[in-house]
Amino acid sequence: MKTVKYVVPNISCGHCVHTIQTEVADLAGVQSVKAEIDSKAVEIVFDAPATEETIKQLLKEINYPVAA
Ligand SMILES: [Cu+2]
Repeated sequence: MKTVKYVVPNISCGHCVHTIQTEVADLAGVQSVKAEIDSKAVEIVFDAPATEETIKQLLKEINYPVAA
């Protein structure tokens, strides 16, 4: 199990948080997702088959790319 924390600048309201949490949680291997409005941080706990690559790709696809 691995935990990563990303900054997602596009988070601006509760709807963003809800969208991110719902979409990322649907990814196979993801155990938990916690997004915050104030810090724009997203903490994700995951295991295979999910990887940092697939998580970042998904966030990009739903318009919440991780900060470079
Ligand atoms: Cu929003």
